Amino acid sequence: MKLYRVKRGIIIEIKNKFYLLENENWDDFFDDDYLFNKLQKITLEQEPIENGMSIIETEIMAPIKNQEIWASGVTYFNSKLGRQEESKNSGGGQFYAHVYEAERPELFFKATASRTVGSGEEVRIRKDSEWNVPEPELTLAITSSGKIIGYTIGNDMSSRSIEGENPLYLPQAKTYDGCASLGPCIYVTETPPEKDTKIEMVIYRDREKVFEGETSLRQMKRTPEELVSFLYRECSFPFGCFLMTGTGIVPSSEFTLKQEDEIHITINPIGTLKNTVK
Ligand code: DO4
Ligand code: MG
Repeated sequence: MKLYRVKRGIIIEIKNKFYLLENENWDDFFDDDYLFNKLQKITLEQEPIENGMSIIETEIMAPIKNQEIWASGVTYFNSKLGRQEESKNSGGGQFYAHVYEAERPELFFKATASRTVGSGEEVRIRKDSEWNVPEPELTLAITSSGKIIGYTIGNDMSSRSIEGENPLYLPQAKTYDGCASLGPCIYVTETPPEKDTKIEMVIYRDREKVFEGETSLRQMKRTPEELVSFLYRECSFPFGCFLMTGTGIVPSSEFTLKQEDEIHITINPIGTLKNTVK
């Protein structure tokens, strides 16, 4: 089942049928260990609406309100290689090599709702950064008790030049206005996605494809549960949270995003997250 946040409330999609909930508080609705059962019950008791798809098209929002977004780093071999390459002049490469092997994963604070956009909106690149990439990441939707209740798509927009200059600049490379995108929906399921689930990214410039890449969840070194258990060790999340699980797609060093580029990230069965660069 898919859960959309729209301007007038919440829409549940199941088998091409759409159910509208107009008077629900997103935070209360989201933070429910039994969200799957709750959605099932609503779709059995309520009548579907006819114009669900057009409401989603015109009113879609990022599926977040008071949840924090955290992110994982160097969870794919390709990310380790990319980080080592960008930090080769700063001597930071060994930190990435160690964290890839270490028991404790790299986890960092990424954004709140005010710095996050939804599908169809604009992500930003920093004015003081010359080397910028999107990072397409499977993103976990987690309740306050630490239960993974669903999955969405996250774009961890990143400045490679700032992080490459010095790994201690990570918060500036990762967190700024318009640095994160989430959506288009939360895929609520009781069964985790298959290991062969693909993450695909295409970037268009003037309607031409300028980048295309894919990976699969099989390439991820850590499990979602392992990442969540470290995140929840000493942090509480009264509204639940989102955790980006790291990127396995790293464009070659010559590539940098430009304004007006269009980024499409697809993870089926969640859908496609589309953003333009501002
Ligand atoms: O170590 C820096 C962050 C890496 C990251 O965001 C990723 O691997 O996705
Ligand atoms: Mg990332």
